[in-house]
Amino acid sequence: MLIKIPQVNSLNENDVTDEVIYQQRRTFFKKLGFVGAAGLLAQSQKSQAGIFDFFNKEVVKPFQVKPLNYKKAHHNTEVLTPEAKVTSHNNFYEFGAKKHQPAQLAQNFKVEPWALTISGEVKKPITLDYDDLFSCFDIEERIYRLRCVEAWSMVIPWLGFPLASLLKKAQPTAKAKYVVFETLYDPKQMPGQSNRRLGGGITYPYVEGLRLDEAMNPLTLLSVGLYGKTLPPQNGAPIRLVVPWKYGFKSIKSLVSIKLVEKQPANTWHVLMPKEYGFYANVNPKVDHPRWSQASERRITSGGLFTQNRIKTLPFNGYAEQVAHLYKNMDLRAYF
Ligand SMILES: Nc1nc2c(c(=O)[nH]1)N[C@H]1C(S)=C(S)[C@@H](COP(=O)(O)O)O[C@H]1N2
Ligand SMILES: [Mo]
Repeated sequence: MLIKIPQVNSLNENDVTDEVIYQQRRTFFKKLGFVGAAGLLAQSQKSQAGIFDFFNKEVVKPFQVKPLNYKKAHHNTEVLTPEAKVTSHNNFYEFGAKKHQPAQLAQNFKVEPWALTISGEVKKPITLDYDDLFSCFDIEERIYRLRCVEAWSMVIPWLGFPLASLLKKAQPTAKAKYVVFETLYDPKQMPGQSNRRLGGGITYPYVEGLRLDEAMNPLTLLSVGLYGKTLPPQNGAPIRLVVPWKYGFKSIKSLVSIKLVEKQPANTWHVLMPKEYGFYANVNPKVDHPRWSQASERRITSGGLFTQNRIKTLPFNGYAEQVAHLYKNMDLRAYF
């Protein structure tokens, strides 16, 4: 077997995380009482969800995921990111801005009952309850690359259905040009929403947007599961968006609202740092982030030192054939 030798000068995610925010987070988490000894211990057991006390007794029970029926994906040529990594290395600032925090702080998240509304410029507004999310559409497996703007990536076997199937049911009017997505706002359950530093300075609820033709593209998925089961809360239970050719921040989690509108909406990361994060956020190795290169990425596979492969980033994350036509005649440097 070929062993890849890691490059000494390869980046890690701390290199590409804003140094100031990083230092702030460090001091903050040192001060934070409730992630004391228990939190540190849990951090050392990264693949396990739940919180453990000093004697390794579980004090918070892990969220229960359920197996799903679905149509298996045909092909996959890439090494999947192990499930334990997918569910323990997360960005979900509502549950803390550090990668290990969502898996620790989201285990008591309530997904039942749930309501997802499709409203705005549609002829038939829809509300889906928790059971509808799993029964109104055929669930299929989609193995997609997820490329975070911070230059790490994973390969994840999602379960879900095309967003287009849902939008067609709602029947967008002629005025509908964009789609706005919103995450649940519930500071009682999501500690980052009421604590600016835990929540990374974001103004909540987290919102995202797509152009209608992007939303209708067959690759655009509403995901209700991964690795054969319902989503764990840290990955956006009970339902989240997955847009594989865009940076991960577009793939908004724990959705409660999908609204069709006339004008391009604001999106969370663009509002927070407009020079660094755009509306389009198409994966593009030629357009660097102001503070780091986007030409390559760290593919997270089995997680050992020797498998942290640095690979080239592909235009549209390797999905150019399916989506490049959406942007012809557009200056992707201006519309980053
Ligand atoms: N509501 C919400 N959605 C979110 C985020 C977030 O902080 N809040 N983080 C985004 C970012 S930056 C990434 S990379 C992906 C990570 O998804 P994963 O944790 O399932 O891998 O979720 C995206 N969706
Ligand atoms: Mo991300």
